[in-house]
Amino acid sequence: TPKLSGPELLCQLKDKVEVATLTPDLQPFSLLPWATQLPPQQLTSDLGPYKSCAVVSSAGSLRYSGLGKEIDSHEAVLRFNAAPTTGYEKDVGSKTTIRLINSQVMASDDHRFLSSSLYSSGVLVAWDPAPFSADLTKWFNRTDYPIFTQYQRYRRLHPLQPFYILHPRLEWQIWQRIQDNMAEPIQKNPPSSGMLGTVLMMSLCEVVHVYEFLPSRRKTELCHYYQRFYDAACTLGAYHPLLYEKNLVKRMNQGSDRDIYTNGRVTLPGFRKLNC
Ligand code: NCC
Repeated sequence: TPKLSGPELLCQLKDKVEVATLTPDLQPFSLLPWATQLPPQQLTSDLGPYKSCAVVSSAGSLRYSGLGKEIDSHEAVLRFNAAPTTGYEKDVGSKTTIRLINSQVMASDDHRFLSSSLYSSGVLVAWDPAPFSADLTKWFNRTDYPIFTQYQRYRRLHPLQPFYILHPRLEWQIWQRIQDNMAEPIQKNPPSSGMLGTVLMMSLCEVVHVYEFLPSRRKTELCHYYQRFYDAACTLGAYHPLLYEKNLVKRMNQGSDRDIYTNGRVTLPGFRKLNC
């Protein structure tokens, strides 16, 4: 495989990846009464375009970063899963425009997804590790976690909060971009929330700054900035092809290596701004 340049990779991503969400007209959902709880329009037609966006990884290296003000200066901020802002404002800011959550967070008792105030502001976007297939019926019958029952429950409790579900095709379109641009075979597991959220924001924003996805000089084995739990696999990956995702993002970065080293900051252009 020829090694593509950063601009070539960006154009490939723009060309071959589509951030789609489930709508009530899609089979098999169209046959189910609760399908009317799904947003009628695509997330990409409801939100944005935003001028500048921040994607805040949950990495431990955000601790003591002092990046909070910079993060909040963006027009839109995306955070992941159970990552809090309260008590960590100095390092991660306090604005949350979109929260991207995996189906494990929705289903596990410890996260109190239905009742915790962490999830009840901003726009929610959920995803589930779907089998290696874009077939919605196969996925519906075999989700990793009960994403759809939890979605219905949450919607009944918070009917006014915008809440989208990512089309699982996105996972495998991104996975294919990673695989096609790596020399070795990579594990057939979906990309991490970090990678999905970065591509999601590239389709909504003119410019995207991703924080501590590529670790800065503060790189640490501390898994999350909000928990006393140490595991290098959080940064390097185990289930998710995290190292390969990071390699791809490094190649697409339009900012300087210094920005990564001192601020853990990557700069990516939004798809709309790209001239391919
Ligand atoms: O840890 P997690 O991700 O919630 O982190 C969000 C995204 O930030 C990036 N990250 C995180 C920590 C770190 N040290 N370095 C990083 O680069 C990653 O891009 C990551 O995706 C997930 O992807 O959804 C994940 O979710 C957790 C867990 O389900 C949730 O935190 C809820 O508790 C997964 N952990 C486990 O299953 C035990 C994790 O593998 C991936």
